[in-house]
Parts: sequence; C-alpha cells; structure tokens
Amino acid sequence: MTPFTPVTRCRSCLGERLTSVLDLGHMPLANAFHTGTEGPRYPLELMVCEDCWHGQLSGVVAGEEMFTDYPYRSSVSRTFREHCRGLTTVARGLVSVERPRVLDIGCNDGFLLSLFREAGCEVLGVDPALNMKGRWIDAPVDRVDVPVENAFWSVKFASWLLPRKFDIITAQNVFAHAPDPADFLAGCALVLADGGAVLIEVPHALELFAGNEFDTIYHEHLSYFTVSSFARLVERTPLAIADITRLPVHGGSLRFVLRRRSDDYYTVAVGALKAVERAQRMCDPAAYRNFRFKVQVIRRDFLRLVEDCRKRGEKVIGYGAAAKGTVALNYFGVDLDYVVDDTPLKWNKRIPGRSTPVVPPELLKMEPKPLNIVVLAWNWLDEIRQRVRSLRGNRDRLITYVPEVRCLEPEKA
Ligand code: DWN
Repeated sequence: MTPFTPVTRCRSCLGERLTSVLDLGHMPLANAFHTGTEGPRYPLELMVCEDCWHGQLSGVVAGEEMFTDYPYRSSVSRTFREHCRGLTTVARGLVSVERPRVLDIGCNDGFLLSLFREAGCEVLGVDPALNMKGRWIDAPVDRVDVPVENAFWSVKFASWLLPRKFDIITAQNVFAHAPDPADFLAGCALVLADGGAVLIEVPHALELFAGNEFDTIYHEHLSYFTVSSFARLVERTPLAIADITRLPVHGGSLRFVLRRRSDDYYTVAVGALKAVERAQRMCDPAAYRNFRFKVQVIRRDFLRLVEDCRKRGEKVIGYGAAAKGTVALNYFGVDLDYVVDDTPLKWNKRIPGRSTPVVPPELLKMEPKPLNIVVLAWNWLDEIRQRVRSLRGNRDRLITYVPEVRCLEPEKA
C-alpha cells in the first residue's frame, strides 16, 4: 500500500460530497517519537460528508506505518483501567454464557483481556503491534500473558479464525482507525456466536466539536463518528445497534452494543442521540466554520501564554507525551522545555515533529522553581494533577487548552 492514499468517498455512506472542516497542514505521525531523525509528514485534514455528516480524514496513511511498532499503552492510565473494569462487567451481563469466549480487537497491551481472563473467560487478542505480542510492557500493573494474534482486523482475518466463535467482541479505540469500517463489522459478524454482542467504543465527534478537541485529529483516527453516521454505516452490515452509551473517556466517547440483525434489536437511544446531534448543529456547515475559528483562537491564546511565561524566565513543560500532544505542539509550532510521561518506551526520545525531549516524571522532583505544566493529556487532567501533586506538592500552574486556554493556578490546580 502506498504510504498515503487520498480519500474521495465517504467511509460511512459512500457519498462523494466531502468538504473540508479543518486543514492542519503536513503533520508528523502522532506516535512517531524520534531520536533526532524525524519521520515523514503527511497531509492532515478533517473532512465532513455533506450527505451523512460523517467526519473523516482526506487521506489514509498505511497502517503498517503507524501500528506495527506502537509505543502507546492504554493501561498507563489508572482512570482508563477502571473504565476497562466497567466494560468487562457490562459485556458479561449482555450474554447468557457462563464462560464467555472473548475477542478483543486492537487489544494493545492486553489489559482488558487480562480482566476477562481473571473473570474466567476464554480470551484472544488481535493487534498489529509486533512489540506487544503476548507481552506486558511498561504498564504499571502485574505482568500477564494473553494470547494475541498480530494482524489488522478484517473479514479476511476473521475467516481465518473460523470455526472459532466469540460471545463477546470488544473494540476500544480501534474502529475509528479502520480504513474500511464496513469490512471491520462484517468480520465481527462472521465470528460472532449466536446471542453474542459486539461492544465498540469510539470518540464522539459531537464532543470533538463541542469541546474544540482539535488535537484528537491525527492520522491514526480515520473516522470521526456521530450516532447518525455510525447508524448509517451499520445499515450496510449484518449487525444492528442494540444500545448506545455516552462515556467520559478520551474527551467524550460512545459505546455501541451491536447484535446480529436477525436478533431483532432496536434502541430508543439512537433516535434520542440523533436529536442531540441535530440540536448541536452537527449537520450545519456554519458550525464547522465556527469550530475552525475557535481552534485558531486557541492557538493565538496559547502562544501568548507561553511567550508571557518565557518573558518571566519561567519553564514551560508538558505532562503526557500523548498523540494529541504531538498534534497540538506542531499546530502551535512550539517546543516546550521537556515533556514528562509515565511510559518508559517514550523516554529519551523527542516529540514527533519537534525537538522537545520526553523524560521520566521523576525529573520533576529536581525542579526547584514553580513550573508551568501544559497538560497535553488533558483527557486525564484529574489523574495527572494528582501525579504532579505527589511529585511536587501544590506549587505549579497547570495549563490546558481545550475547550479554551486555561491556567489552573497552584491554589486551584
Ligand atoms: O485512539 C487512541 C487513543 C485512545 O490513545 C490511540 N490512537 C492513541 C492514544 O492517544 P493518546 O496518546 O492521546 O492517548 P492518551 O491516553 O490521552 O495518552 C496519554 C499519554 O499520557 C500517554 O503517553 C500516557 C501519559 N500519561 C502519563 O504519563 N501519566 C497518562 C496518565 C494518565 C498519567 O498519569
């Protein structure tokens, strides 16, 4: 596959009326941390389909470029680990099988699977990252060893898995990464056992626009789903939406429960959430122009704030070498003094596209003066605030920039 393939048709409804929402220019890959020699840049532009209002990138970077050597560990966040515990409880309550067979697509470091295994389930993970197969790396929890097949999910790979069937199929923060989501769901339908459930969690595009979450736009995220566009896509598959839940994780997400269409499911949540999206003007081009303007204001305000800190001779550092942080710092055109992160695989490297080093949080203990700490992983603000306090007490200013630039002074931080 060529490294970058332009998209001309809607990924959800196959429409051809794609219009630009936000063009972030040529950006580096968000997780391509480097040690001096930077990786390639590719166009990063969010489009919206004027037929079904599905958000999608203007082009696709080959998955092999982004996911086969993958530094991100979802289990680093305690908050996300708690979220996963909740998911296993919900999922097991959806099936009437004593020892469910569980498939986790995009299983990352296997933490979710380890929870299902602890609950007595038979588990299998699928993930293209070669640096994670069957091993637990860097996560701050006990070592586990779960079976993982290294592959990108597709109906072709699903047919290779047959005759295995699964009562529960989970896909957290991977469905939006799929170049062909209809094929992704067809694969799920192929290996879904009778009475089984598919649980898919994706960021909610409504929250992206309502919260000005521009930095969640990056090459890994090919799709930006609304309930409407997700429902439109599901119509092209053998599955049906049985339930929808709004979630706070990752800046606001949706959890869809899908069942085989013959199982006759309908949920009032689809209609209710479609109405919420209409009320939030998700089908109004003017709303997307307003979003673009607000993102430009964030950049102006952030640059002013950093300039003021630097004029006072103060350090400006980051907490969380997040993919979104890569987008933000490159969009702002700013280098921080350094970024701290609890993921060892990211240490002693530099933010993609920048010269900003990534270092262990313990370095914070050696900073004598109050710091300006930009919370690049703003979706974990409370958890990171606690981490900073545990390392340095309450003397630093925390800075966030979505939905707008805000300074949390030490007494409030
Ligand atoms: O879709 C995706 C989302 C779910 O996760 C992936 N394609 C990529 C990734 O995006 P991200 O890197 O922006 O996700 P996070 O979870 O917001 O990244 C948090 C970063 O902050 C990680 O590098 C870990 C770090 N962190 C930390 O160092 N200490 C996070 C917490 C909570 C902490 O206490």
